[in-house]
This record gives sequence, structure tokens and C-alpha cells, in this order.
Amino acid sequence: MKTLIKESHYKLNPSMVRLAHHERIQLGSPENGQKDYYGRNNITTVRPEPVEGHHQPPLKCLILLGLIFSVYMLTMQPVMAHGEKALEPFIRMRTIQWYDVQWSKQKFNVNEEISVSGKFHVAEDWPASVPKPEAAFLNISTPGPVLIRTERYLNDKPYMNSVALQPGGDYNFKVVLKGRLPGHYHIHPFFNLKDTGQVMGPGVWLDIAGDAADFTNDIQTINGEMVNMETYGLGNGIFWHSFWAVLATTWLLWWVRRPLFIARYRMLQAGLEDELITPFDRKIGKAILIGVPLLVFAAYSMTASKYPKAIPLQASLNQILPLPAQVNAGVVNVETVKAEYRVPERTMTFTLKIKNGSDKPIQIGEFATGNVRFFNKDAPKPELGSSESVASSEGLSVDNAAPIQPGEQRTMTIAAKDALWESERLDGLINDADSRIGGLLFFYDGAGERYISSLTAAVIPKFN
Ligand SMILES: [Cu+2]
Repeated sequence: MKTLIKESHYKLNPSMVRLAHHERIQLGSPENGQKDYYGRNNITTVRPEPVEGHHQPPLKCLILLGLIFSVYMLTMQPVMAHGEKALEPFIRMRTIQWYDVQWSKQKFNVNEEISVSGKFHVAEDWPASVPKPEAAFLNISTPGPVLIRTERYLNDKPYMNSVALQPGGDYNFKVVLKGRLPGHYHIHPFFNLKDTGQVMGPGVWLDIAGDAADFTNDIQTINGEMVNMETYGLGNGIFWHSFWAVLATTWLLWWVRRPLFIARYRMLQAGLEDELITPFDRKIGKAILIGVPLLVFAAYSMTASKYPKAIPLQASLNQILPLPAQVNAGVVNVETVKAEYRVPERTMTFTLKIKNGSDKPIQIGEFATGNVRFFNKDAPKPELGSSESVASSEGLSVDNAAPIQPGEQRTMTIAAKDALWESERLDGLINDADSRIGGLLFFYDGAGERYISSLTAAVIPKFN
């Protein structure tokens, strides 16, 4: 039996099978019109017996690889964006609608604390294909660990975990950050929506000055001990990661060094499955089955006795209710009748029914969607925050510039016109199966009061 196995290993060495080349043998040529039963030209592919030692010269392969790589090198440019526009436009426009995002500082030093704060409205017209925001995580998009987050608030409440958001709800947030690595970085607040992706808030450039070596990250544990978070437990972490990596790799190699897949399959077919596993394999398997849980339990007991006062990692979901309505608060009511996008003019036109329920005349000041802001040239411009959200200063026009009087109901056409629809990849909406737009419309009265309404409508594209 033993010799038979050895021979079959030799014959079925997978590398030899792989290297065997296929030869096309032409039995009948298309010229003489010889066809097979199905009317195809009579060409048959024949795989010859496995041959040894037939392979490409490695030099050729290397030259080819070098050539491919050099093409990449030629076209290499510094990356100035990091996927802000990658998400489908209907997700960027109809999930988290950011506004009033402010940074306390954009130039600061290593170890200095800054904060980003702002507001967002969770669209009521949440896309049907996007899972409801039952677990959302407010985060900061950075190119690596250039900052650390020290505090985080939602509706002025400190929180750590993911949170369930309510469509139609209004929230404010604040995140406190501390400079870690000096440099010039593009940073955004963003929401990680479970099973959907990252909905970016407006981004800004931050300049961190100073020396990375000066960075400190000391915290006090519940036992009163001061620890340096930059190095605490690092050796232990490296040890356990390497230990499991080595164990797992060894286990994998133990099996991979033998004939795999086809050779094994053939042996199974031949009823030789008992020959595939040796008694020594079984011994090793048993040793691992008993040894690994014992080791984990021993290490756990050592840790538990060394640190008796410890709390587990928190995995609960935070429950934070929305603020009283900020958007669609009931004073100014807006109903979107229809929306049209003219592709050549890059113009989104809305027909709106507006009812001014306030006691002062109001004017439309801004329309914002997907972090792009369009300002009405006929209205006093609101103060721009520090956030460099992409803005079109005169992109919004209205068919009737006269202020809407208290109690007045008016049907208006407003148009947001700018190449930003294209450069921000929001015009991709017309190619989506869900071509609905969402955004926020800002009204101002003369006395500095602001009213916000959400717009939403199906978009009809016009191609000429
Ligand atoms: Cu960015």
C-alpha cells in the first residue's frame, strides 16, 4: 500500500499538472468548411500528459513585471482626496445631512486640544435600499493616527459606542481631539453607518506643528495608576499576536506541504482517505485541541488575578434621543412638488410650495446637499463657518426674489446651478435606481432668525 501512495503522489504532483500546456489540435480547418455535428469548426482541445520542467524563463517574467510597474510609477501623483465622493449620491444626500460644522482651530501644536462641533439632520426620506441607522458610529476620518480623540458628545451627552439614530431627528455633536503627529492633513467628521458605509461631513485642512516626540498620552486608570497609552501593554500585544500567528501558520504549513486538492480528491475517490491522515497528525491535533484552551484559560486566570478590578470592553448601543425639531420645526413649511436636473446646464430646479408661518418676512438663503452649499445671490449671505464645505456663492436663484410675507403661501421655483453637481459627483444620481434628492433649505428673516426645511423629491433628468 505504501508504495502505491508514493507513486500516486509522484504522478499527481499538482505543480506538474499545472505546468502542463494545452495544445490545440486542429482536426478539420474552417477553410475546407468541415463542421462537427453542432455546426462548429472542428477544433478539439487536447491536454497532453503532464510534463516536467516546462516553464517560462524567469527573466522574461521579471521584465514584464518591471514594465507594468514602471507605468504605475510614471502616472503616480500625490492623492488629494480619500473617497469622499465614492458613496452613491443618494446616500450622501439622503442620510446624514450635516450643517453648521465648525472647527475651534485649524492650526495648532502637538499635544494641543481642538474640537469639531456641528449639527446634522437625519433625513426622513431615508433610502429604501440603505439599512435603517440602528447602529451608527460618529468618527473622524484621518490619514493614520495623526490625532487622538479624547472626548465625544452627541446632543451634549458624552458617549463612547455606536448609537441608534432616528430618521427625521435632529442632533448636535462635538468631538475633542488632540494633535499627535505634525503635518498637513484633510480631516472630516463622518458617520459610519452599519452595512452602508461612511457618510462624510465637510472636510478641512488641519496643520499640526511641533515635534512628534513631544506627544504625551497619559491617563489615570480606575485604580489610580498613571499609564502611558502610547506604550502600555505594547510588548504583551506583540507577544500574543506573534504567538497566534506562528501557531496558525505552522498548523497551515503542516497540511499545505502535502499534496492538496486534486491529489487528495483522487485519493478519496480511490477509497484511500485513511492514508491521508497519519497517526502522528492525530496526536498533534489532540495536543492542540487540549493545549490551546488550557493555555487561554491559564493566561486569562493570570490576568484576572493580576488586575482584579477591571471592566470588560463595552459593546452596548447608546440610546440618545433627538433634539426638539430644528429642521421642519413647523414655523416655515415647505412642500417639494417636483425636481428636475438639466444635465447640460448642471442645474437642479425645484418647484416648492412654501408657507411662512412666522411673524416676519423671510428669504431663501441657502440650499445644501451632500456637503455642497448653494447661496442665494439675492439674499444677504449667511456667515460661513470655518468648514471648507464646497460652496457656490451665487449658485442659487429664485424666480421671485421678494421676501415671503408672514402668513403668505407661495409656489416658487428655485434653481441650484453650478459645475459642482458634476465635480462633486452628485449628478451620478440620475444613473441610480434611486434617483431621489434630499437636502436642506435655509430661510432667514431680517432679525437673524433662521428656519430650516428639508427638501426631498424624485429627480427627472433633462438631457438637452
Ligand atoms: Cu477630505
